[in-house]
Amino acid sequence: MAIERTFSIIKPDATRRNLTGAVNAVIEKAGLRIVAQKRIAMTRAEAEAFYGVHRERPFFGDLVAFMTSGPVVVQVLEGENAVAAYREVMGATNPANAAEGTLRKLFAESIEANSVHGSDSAENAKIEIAQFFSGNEIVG
Ligand code: RTP
Ligand code: MG
Repeated sequence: MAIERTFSIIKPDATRRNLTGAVNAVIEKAGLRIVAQKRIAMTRAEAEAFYGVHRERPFFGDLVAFMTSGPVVVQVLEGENAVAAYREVMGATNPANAAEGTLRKLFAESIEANSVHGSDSAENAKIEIAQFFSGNEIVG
């Protein structure tokens, strides 16, 4: 099993409800280490670039509005198979389909306001981490 890194966002619905610590407790209990973290106001340009793969989807405009509607916490998580491990901790995109104990089952409000993001591949994790962190901000 390889130690790898993934990129995480605690989304505005969760920061609004003061759930940053509660999300982090679940992440840490799952054995993932938070090796970088900062609270930011994502700009429209950042959100459009970050979710660029969804540009043609009907929910793109709403998604960008949501991601810029309040503070987010961007993070780098490290651990064994961190990409897949964190996707499991997050649960399904739609909280109605998310398994018991997952972040989205515990905290998400809707398919859009679903509390957390996690990279879907190791390649995308590298790209997403580089979008928000410089190397010296990540301390493993
Ligand atoms: P994420 O990228 O945020 O980790 O979520 P994901 O892989 O589970 O889901 P994805 O298909 O990549 O969708 C990205 C985000 O767009 C919002 N969404 N809204 N209204 C809708 O039907 C809809 N579908 C997706 C969610 O915030 C989702 O996490
Ligand atoms: Mg995704």
